[in-house]
Amino acid sequence: MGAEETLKLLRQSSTYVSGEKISSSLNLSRTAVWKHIQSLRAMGYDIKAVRNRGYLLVDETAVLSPDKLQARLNEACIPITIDHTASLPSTQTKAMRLAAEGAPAGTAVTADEQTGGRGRLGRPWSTPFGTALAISVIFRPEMDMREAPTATLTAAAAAAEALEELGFTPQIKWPNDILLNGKKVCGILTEMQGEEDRVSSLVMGIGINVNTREFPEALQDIATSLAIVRGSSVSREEAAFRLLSRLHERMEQFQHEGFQAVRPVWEKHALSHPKPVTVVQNRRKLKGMMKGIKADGTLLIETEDGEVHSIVSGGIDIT
Ligand code: BTX
Repeated sequence: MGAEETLKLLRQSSTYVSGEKISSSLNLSRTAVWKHIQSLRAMGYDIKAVRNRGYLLVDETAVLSPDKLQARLNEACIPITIDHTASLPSTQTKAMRLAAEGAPAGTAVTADEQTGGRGRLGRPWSTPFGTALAISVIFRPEMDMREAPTATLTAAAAAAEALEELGFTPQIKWPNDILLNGKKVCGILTEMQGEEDRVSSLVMGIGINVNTREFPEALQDIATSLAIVRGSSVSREEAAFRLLSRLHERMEQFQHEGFQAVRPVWEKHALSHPKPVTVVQNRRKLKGMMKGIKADGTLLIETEDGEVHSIVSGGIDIT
């Protein structure tokens, strides 16, 4: 929250604002102010710092602007409407509420920061202010709940394609993690509303670590970002545009031709197999060789005794 407030103060002034003034107005330490200035810079804000004078906001054109993103989507005839808020508990929670209230397909809820970002099974998802993408898109596909796993794989295929277009070499780890150099850069959460035989809305929540440079301790060994891998910042607007373009395109394909049409894209980017893995499912551990996926999106694992198991949900650890 402090970064947003710091930005507000800088915007209100056409001259330098001293660090002391920011720290006393916001009740923050000088170190915290400096950290917020750094994170604003990582978002693309051009902020000059001059000793004994303070900070001056020089330019903010490089920052992800929802209006600019919307204009690009319109120009490319992609029927997505951006619904942006600077800070939200979770774009997913808001999108699920909007979907229940009847929001149209193509509504994309975005935020610069999530204070209660959600992963699967109630796990937390970290989205620090302004350095990542947090997007939840509402779809209203003609499908039943049983197809949900393949919808998630479709989103993973689209996200992997978008990252490839940005010059990265992503790998999909079944079912919904996207890795760069073996670390998680993107997570996908699919949630639905409707009856078993008819989905009324499907909300795809995608989080991508774009310019995040520092992760909380618990994530340091497992998470990475585009900027860490590239060694320089990546435009959040470009990343959002690519992601939404590919997601729209692949979801259209999924709805009209089924997952079989998207499957080659998913397989192209999936971790190669056979690969030794451990799957944790219903508190049961299964060790075996990952053999790929079936047409319905389930994962095939062959255990030592030669038996092949179909895994519907859960997470895998590469062993
Ligand atoms: P998941 O359950 O597969 O992953 C959650 C786990 O990932 C956490 O327990 C933690 O170990 C790790 N993790 C948390 N934050 C990060 C991060 N930023 N980068 C890498 N690893 C992390 C994955 O769930 C699904 C995430 C979906 C997030 C999107 S963002 C937009 C939308 N809004 C929302 O609240 N969720 C979705």
